[in-house]
Formats: sequence, C-alpha cells, structure tokens
Amino acid sequence: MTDKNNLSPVERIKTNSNGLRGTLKESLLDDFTGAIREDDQTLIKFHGMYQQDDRDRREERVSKKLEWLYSYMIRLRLPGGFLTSEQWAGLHEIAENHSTGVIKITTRQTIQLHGILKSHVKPTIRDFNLQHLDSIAACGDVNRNVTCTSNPSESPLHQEIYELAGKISEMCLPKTKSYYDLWIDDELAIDRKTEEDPLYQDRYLPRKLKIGIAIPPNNDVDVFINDIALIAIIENDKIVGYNIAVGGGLGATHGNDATYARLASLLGFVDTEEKVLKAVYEIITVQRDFGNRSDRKLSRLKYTIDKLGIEGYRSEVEKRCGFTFEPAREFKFEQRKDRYGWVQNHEGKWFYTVFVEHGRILDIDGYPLKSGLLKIAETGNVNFRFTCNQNLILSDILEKDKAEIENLLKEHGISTYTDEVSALRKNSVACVALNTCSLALAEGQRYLPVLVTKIEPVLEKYGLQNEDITIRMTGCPNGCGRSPNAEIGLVGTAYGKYNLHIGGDRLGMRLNTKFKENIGEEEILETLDELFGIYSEGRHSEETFGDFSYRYLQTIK
Ligand code: SRM
Ligand code: SF4
Repeated sequence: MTDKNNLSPVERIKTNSNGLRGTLKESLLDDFTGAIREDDQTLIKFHGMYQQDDRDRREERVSKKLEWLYSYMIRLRLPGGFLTSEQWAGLHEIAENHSTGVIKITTRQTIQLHGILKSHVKPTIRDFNLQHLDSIAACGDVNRNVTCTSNPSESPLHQEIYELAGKISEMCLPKTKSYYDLWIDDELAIDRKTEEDPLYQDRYLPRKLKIGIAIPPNNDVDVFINDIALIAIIENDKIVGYNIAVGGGLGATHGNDATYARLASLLGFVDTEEKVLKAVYEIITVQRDFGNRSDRKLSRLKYTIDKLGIEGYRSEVEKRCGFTFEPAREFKFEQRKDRYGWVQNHEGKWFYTVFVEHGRILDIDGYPLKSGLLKIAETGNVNFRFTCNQNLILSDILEKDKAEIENLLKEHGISTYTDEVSALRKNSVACVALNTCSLALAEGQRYLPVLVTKIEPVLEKYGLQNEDITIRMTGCPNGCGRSPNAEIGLVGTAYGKYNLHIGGDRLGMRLNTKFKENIGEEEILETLDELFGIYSEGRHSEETFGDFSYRYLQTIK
C-alpha cells in the first residue's frame, strides 16, 4: 500500500484540484506569459495537453530577454484510431488555423498538434468539439488512448475489438466535467453528484495507464508494451475471449537501475465481454490502491506487479471481480508491420495503407502529402485510420470509388512514395523528441530519416535491403517510439549520442539489449556494418536480424 506520509507532490495537486480544474481558468486569462501556473501544468495533461516550448529557440529568446516560446501540444482521444473524411478535413483546417500545421500520428494511434499558443488553446478545443472530437484523458494519470489492431473493418472480428476499445475508453473516462467547463462552456457548473468517480476517486491513478488489444496473428499494436494487454482468442472465426496480460511499459531512466522496460506478463483468460470489462476495471483499481504514489519513477503498474508478484496481483483482482481467470490460451503472433498499399476486406471494401515517415503529415517540396490527403478527404468516400506504427490507412473505400482515390494518391506522389521507400524505412519508428519534447536528450523524428538514408547502402552491400528489420529511435529512454522493443533500438543519451540496442525480436515478444553505449553516427554505422556482415554470413535460413543478434549476444557474453 502507499506510504501516505510520503506522497509525491503530484498527488497533492491532483487531490486539491477541484475535479482537475485547479487554477486553469486564471492561468488561461493571464496575458503576461505564454505559460500557465506550475500546478496547472500537471492538471492540463488530464485534459490532453502539454505545455511545451520551442527548444530550438531557447537561446535566441534568452538573448533577447524574452521568456521561452511557450506553446501547447494537444493530443486527441481516439480509441482504435478512427476519423471520418469530414473530421479529417476539419482537423486539417484546425491544424492550419491554430498549430504549426503539421498533423502528427502518434505511436498510440492518435493525432497530436503542436505549437498551439495559449490564446489558441480554447479555440482549438472548441473547434475539435464541433468535429465531435475531444482530448479528455489523452494524457495524465488515467487510462490513455486505447489501441487496437488497425483496420477495424478488415473482418467482423476487427470491428468487434474496435468497439471494445471504445467501451473500455468510455468506462475509464474520468467523471469530472471540468473539460467542458474549462474549454467549451465557459462556466463552472460543478455538480458534485455526477462528478463522483468510483474508479479514480479524487486521487486518480499513481501514473499513466495504457491498454492495447491485439488480434493474432498481427501484433501491430505492440500489445505487450501496455499496462494491460488484451489478446483476442479466436476459435472457428469467432472471438471466444481474451488472454489478459499486465505490467508492460518501456520507460526507464539512465543511471537508475530500479527502472526498466518490461513486457506484460500473462494473467489468464476470460471469456465474456462483461468479464473482460470487469477484469480491466479491477486491474486498474488494484493499481490505484497498491501503486507507488511516492516515487513517480516507480509508479507504473509494471512495478506494482513486480512488488505483488503476478500471483498476488491476480488473486487481488480475482477477489474484486468475484470470478477467477482461466489459464491463458495458446496464440501466435506472426507479424507486427503494417500492410502497405491496397488490401480488400471481407465485404469487398478497399483499404490503402500510406507510409507516413514518423507520422508527420505535412507538405514538403515535391511531396504534397497533406494537400493530397485533404483532396482525398474532400471526396467524402474514405475514412481515416491510424496505426501504432505511425501510419495512415485510407479505409472503407467502395469498389466504384477506388479509381478516384488511386488517381489522387498518384497525382500527389503518395502511392509512388509508399511503393518506393526501402524496407528499413518502412519498418522505422521515431518519437517526436526535439524541438518540442522537454525530456529529449537527443533527436528522434528529425534525425532517424537521415540515419536510415546512411544505413540503406550498408544493407545493400550485404544484399539485405529487402529484409524487414525494425529500427526505432527515441530521444531519451522513455521509449515513446518503442525503441526497447525493436530489432535495432537507438536510445538518446546526449545531443548526437545514442545507446545502440540489438537482439529484440521482430514480433514484439522479446526486448532488446544494450550493445554499445553513448555512440555517435560514425560508430553506429561502423557497428551496424560489422553486424550486418556477420549476419549475412552466419544467419540460419530465414533467421531475422533480431533473432540472429540475440544468438550473437549469447556467443560473446
Ligand atoms: Fe511518450 C512522455 C510523446 C508514446 C513513454 N511522451 C512523453 C511526452 C509527453 C514528454 C513529456 O512528458 O513532457 C512526449 C511529448 C513529445 C511531443 O513533443 O509531442 C511524448 N509518447 C509520445 C508520442 C507522441 C511519441 C510519438 O512520436 O508518437 C506518443 C504518444 C502516444 C499517444 O498518442 O498517447 C508516445 N510514450 C509513448 C510510448 C509508446 C506506446 O505507448 O505505445 C511509451 C512507452 C510505453 C510506456 O508507456 O511505457 C511512452 N512517454 C513515455 C514516458 C515514460 C513513462 C514511464 O513509465 O517511465 C514518458 C515520460 C513520463 O511519463 O514521465 C513519456
Ligand atoms: Fe520525448 Fe523521450 Fe518520449 Fe522521445 S522518448 S518523445 S524524447 S519523452
């Protein structure tokens, strides 16, 4: 149980927040600064926003005796990652009017906008509201965006888990109405009765909580990195229940050995949807009651699992549920990557997966991706879905509309780009990092594309250019681009320096291991050159780079 005498400062901010309102109203009205009050910086996260500043411009601002250039990032709550074409067109306009203009697809299947000035925060949320979109609980010590295997319309089963993602998201929403008071209605209409929150109470969770749902054989959601992982078990083309795993999480802190990345451990199997929802709910209440509220570095559910033991955690959940878990059932993942290009579903509808490098949708010279997508949205004949690999699926296209979409994809260079990029690039993920992330030690999405261009010829030298090797980069060890769960992981340590990790498997079932510490580009390329050389000569037939390097690491121990 939590040491009540030694609570982290964030605990006080939450319980004293008057339903997450704090002094946000006053902070927003203060024209003297682009920032908000310190405690409000914690509370605004629960409303799906972060205060940030442009780190590229810090020195310039200080030299001009100006405060840092503060702005806000807003993240949408989109369980299962879905927008209609009307919503996409609306989002395009909102991005143009209020943010840097770049639409960013995140590694949790949703959208972020960056660079929103304080005076634009409310108008942005209001415009989202007009599109029936919200950012409630997209950040903060609550359940975050629920992810599920992409392409919900691919089969009736996909639709079923997409709906489950929505139900879990709804069940786990905080009951406070402060989001609407603060950002939409302009009134503090607090009705204590309707704000009573049996799940979060007034202290919320000790830390963020993440839930993902996968349908084997596809693990595109990287399900085991979630605090709660649901794996659909299919028999005779029907979902007969879910294996539930708990305790995934990738964040760690350099130099703090008490912190670590961890994949979720199987708790057991439950059959009906009612039981799944109850189990998820009570897994959360156990974390609420037993999670560490003193040291936020050790407060994720993975540490609670390791403290109570998987048996201890299970028996507490079972006690609260009033039923027991069956032993976990057999399942097999066979792939984790997105299926680029055209795919047709069981109803004859078409889907086109667009490769979007690190989820950044913008127009650049010679590649008008963002304008092309707007034109596609304006046809009204497609939906937009997002993948946990930061890509976009144009979905639910009828046979009669396919040619029109195909032409627009060609006209804007989108299909040519998706077809032509290398296998390595298609399997690359990077986090945002600089210039907006306050925790970044090194570059992420701005640098991995450059590095991949330098790695491509090295792969070609060994005839490995068509291998689907996963490479992921994060600007720090928090793992937002899931670098610990890749065949090649690059984890920022300082500007231009990374730890190089290898030996993770391709399917997201085995974390990688640190191989080289704090190295720059030259040494990264030299090391990979050497490893690819040994791999091309010494690999077993069909052996992936991740499995080979895992084996190689055992031989050099
Ligand atoms: Fe993350 C914090 C971006 C997915 C683990 N993450 C942050 C912040 C908000 C930095 C901050 O706290 O000030 C980053 C904002 C950067 C920016 O400028 O936008 C940030 N995380 C992201 C995104 C946008 C990366 C991306 O390029 O796609 C992803 C948004 C997901 C979403 O839509 O909700 C994102 N973050 C992840 C993931 C991957 C996942 O969930 O699939 C992880 C690893 C899994 C996990 O949670 O363990 C992840 N983010 C973290 C952590 C480490 C938490 C921990 O347990 O130690 C932090 C730091 C923290 O919470 O203190 C963090
Ligand atoms: Fe920022 Fe680190 Fe997350 Fe990258 S991994 S977005 S640098 S917190």
